[in-house]
Amino acid sequence: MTNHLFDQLFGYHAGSDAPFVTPLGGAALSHDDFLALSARMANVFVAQGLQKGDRVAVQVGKSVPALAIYAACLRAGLVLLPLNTGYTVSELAYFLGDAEPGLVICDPAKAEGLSPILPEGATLLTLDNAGNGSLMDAVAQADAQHDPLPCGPDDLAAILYTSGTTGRSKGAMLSHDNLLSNARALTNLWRFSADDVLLHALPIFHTHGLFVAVNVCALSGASMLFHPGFNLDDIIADLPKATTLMGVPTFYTRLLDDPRFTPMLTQHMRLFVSGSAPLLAETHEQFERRTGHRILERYGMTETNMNVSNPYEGERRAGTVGFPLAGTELRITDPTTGAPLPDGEIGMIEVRGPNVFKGYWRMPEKTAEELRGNGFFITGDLGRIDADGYLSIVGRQKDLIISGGYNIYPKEIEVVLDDLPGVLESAVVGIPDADFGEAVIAAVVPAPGATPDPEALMALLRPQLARFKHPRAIRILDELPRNTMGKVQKNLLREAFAATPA
Ligand code: MCA
Ligand code: AMP
Repeated sequence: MTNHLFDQLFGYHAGSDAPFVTPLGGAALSHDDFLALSARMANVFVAQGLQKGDRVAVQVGKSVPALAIYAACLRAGLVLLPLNTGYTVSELAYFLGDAEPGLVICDPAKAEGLSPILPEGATLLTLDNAGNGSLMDAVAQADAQHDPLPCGPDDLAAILYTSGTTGRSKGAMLSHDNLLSNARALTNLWRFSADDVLLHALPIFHTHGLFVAVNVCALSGASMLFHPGFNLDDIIADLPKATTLMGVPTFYTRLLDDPRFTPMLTQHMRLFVSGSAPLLAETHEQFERRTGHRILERYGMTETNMNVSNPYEGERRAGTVGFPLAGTELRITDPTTGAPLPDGEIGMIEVRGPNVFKGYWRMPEKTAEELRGNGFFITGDLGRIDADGYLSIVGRQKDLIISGGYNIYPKEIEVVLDDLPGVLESAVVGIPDADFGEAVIAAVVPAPGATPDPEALMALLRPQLARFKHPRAIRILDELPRNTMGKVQKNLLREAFAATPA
């Protein structure tokens, strides 16, 4: 038996000295160098006593060794659990307690804070942004020979946590074939080849930067210019060396705001892809006017990888996400009854295919709520299919804010606010934001007799929540608007706050 995903993504490049990944300001690593690095790292993991199916939790900055952790986990049959670098210790405690990893890899600066919350028996190794730490010390001593463990299509490759409307994150279990089938569909559709150079500026702890970007490059033999984050100066300097860019809409609005972003700079580019959040039709049109390129927008989720994409050759229609990927079925259903609706009607987007995950880690009831027995996954997004078959996402049934491509579930912030002294209850909403698409605003109702100060509340909230979830403002209200059923009318809060955003 072979290793279903590893062999296809990385293994077949053995002996290739073509560049695979070039860190910003550093030297390119060839496919073969990357394989050797991942082999040494896999041997380190095995030496820690990790066995097939064990989880490896990783909260480190973006670097080539950080990427090699993914390949090393695959080859050793381990399950990668990548974590947003912004998560605080109290957020991490939940993930580590739930996933029970056998190994945790973190930045050396975080090691002390993480030690008390390590699951029993777990090892802690460190890796900093420059590639130093106890992980790389062990890698330097490790054998470069490692035979990839046999892994089948249904073996788990990764667990990615996605927050929930109840405020409790759920671990989406992704199999080798979930990832491979999607990488194949995208590579074919978007015409990736060994001639491509992807400008990679997304984080690698989410589906977009890790699986969509990296897997497509690995599968096609393309190479990556690997930036630690999205920095306009660096992007503009490296664009002439790239053929493709994948980004969230904020990447494109920021580029358009920069006068250095000229048609010349994008002349040789083959493809710009956008996803993770809605791309305004206005941005799509402005981008075409400026560069002559039509951004290709696609739609996906952590649970399903990519589902739907605008075409490579046909019309890339602004304000739509296009057609289902090869092998993926799409249907629109009545959100209450689940009955399929005809094209043209707005309803729940459901998807089915080899890309759809295996369920939520240790949450069979949650899995059953969202994944139907017939294989259709209920996305929580509302959409409509037009007469030409293009899907438009018209809203979300789930209470979710997307800020700069990061998902923020209001409930996660509300539970923290509700626990603060002087707070009776709270409601968190997203209002339009020119840079991030949406920005977080919190409404707080004081407990009887209390007069909470927004600044003091912010100070208490900060250490508990990742920076990107911090409300832009906390508004004190006498009461929350509610409908006759007692449900908070968040639409009214959104309208009121959007009208007076300061
Ligand atoms: C940074 N900050 C943010 C965000 N990013 N606040 C809210 N939302 C954000 N997304 C904070 C910073 O900590 C900072 O706080 C302040 O806002 C200004 O930061 P800035 O320097 O402007 O931000 P940046 O470092 O340039 O980052 C912006 C970014 C980044 C490049 C848009 O957020 C990003 O890379 N987003 C991509 C997320 C992504 O990959 N999503 C894919 C999810 P302070 O001032 O206090 O320092 S996967 C997915 O959704 C599905 C599967 C899909 O379809 O892809
Ligand atoms: P996540 O839970 O992080 O995987 O985020 C998935 C969610 O991001 C989807 O359910 C959508 O709500 C949203 N999303 C992803 N791509 C797009 C897009 N192109 N347009 C609108 N929303 C999107």
